[in-house]
Amino acid sequence: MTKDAYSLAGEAAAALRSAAALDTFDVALVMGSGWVPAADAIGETLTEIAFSDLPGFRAPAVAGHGGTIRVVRTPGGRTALIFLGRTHLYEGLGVDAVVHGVRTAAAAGVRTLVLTNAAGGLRPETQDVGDPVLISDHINLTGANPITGTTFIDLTEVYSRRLRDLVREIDPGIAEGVYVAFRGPTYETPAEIRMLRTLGGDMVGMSTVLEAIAAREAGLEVLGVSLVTNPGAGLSGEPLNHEEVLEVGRATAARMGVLLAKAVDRL
Ligand code: 8IG
Repeated sequence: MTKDAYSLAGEAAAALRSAAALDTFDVALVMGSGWVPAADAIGETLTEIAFSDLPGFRAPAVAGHGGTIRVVRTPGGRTALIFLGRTHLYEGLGVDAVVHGVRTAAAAGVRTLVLTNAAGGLRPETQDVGDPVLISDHINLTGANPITGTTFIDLTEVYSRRLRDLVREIDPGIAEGVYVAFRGPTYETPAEIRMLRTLGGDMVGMSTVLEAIAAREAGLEVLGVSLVTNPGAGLSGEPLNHEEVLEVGRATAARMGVLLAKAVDRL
C-alpha cells in the first residue's frame, strides 16, 4: 500500500509533465484557504490542470479550498506549480491522499516547497489577525504520519532556516512561530488552546505538518507560512466561524501574494 502511493505520485508527475509540456519545475506552492487569491500575484499562468485530470487526486471537500494545479512562470523566469487546494486528514481519505500533491511535485522534479495555511493564533498578545507568520518548527498532534516502516527521517530542521532568512530579507518584521496541527475538523476547546500555549505552540491548524514530513522524506527544502485568521478558541470571547476565517483571507490576500511573489524568485 505504501509503495503504491509513491508510484501513483510518479504516474501523476508524468501526467503533469505531459499536460504542462515541461520536463521539470523549480518550486511548488500549496495554497491554503485564504491564500488562493494570492496565487495570481506569483506570475503568469501557463496551464491550469484540474486535480480530477491527474492520477490519485481528489477534489477538495471544503468550499474555498480550490481544486487545480496552476503552472506559472514567475517574473524571474522560474516555473512554479501552484496547488490551489489540498486534501486534509479530517476528510477521511487517509494520509497518502493528504501528501499526494507533495509526492507528485517531488516526482516532477521540484526541489523547493512552499506550504501555506490559515491558522488560529495562540499568541494574541503579539499576533494580529491577518498577520503572516513564518513556521519555524511544528508539533504534530494529528496522530498520523505519512511514512510507514523503518525510515527514520531527521526532522531537526523541517522548515529551512535558509529560506526563512531569505523571506526576512524581504519582510524584516515578519514573525516566526511553532505550528501545531490537530486532525480536526473540530476547532479546539479553550482548554486545548491553553494546553497548546503551554506546549510552546504559536499557531494551530489542521494541515501542513504531514506534507512537510513527506517533503523532507523526498529531500525537498521547505518554507512554511501561516496566515493567522482568528485567535484560538477562548482567547477572544467570540466563537470561531469558518466564513469569517475565509473573509480574513480574502482581505489579506494581496499582501500575501506580494510576499510570496518576491520570495519565490529568490528561493
Ligand atoms: I483558519 O483556530 C483556522 N484553522 N485547529 N484551529 C484549528 N485550525 C484552524 C483554526 C483554529 N483556524
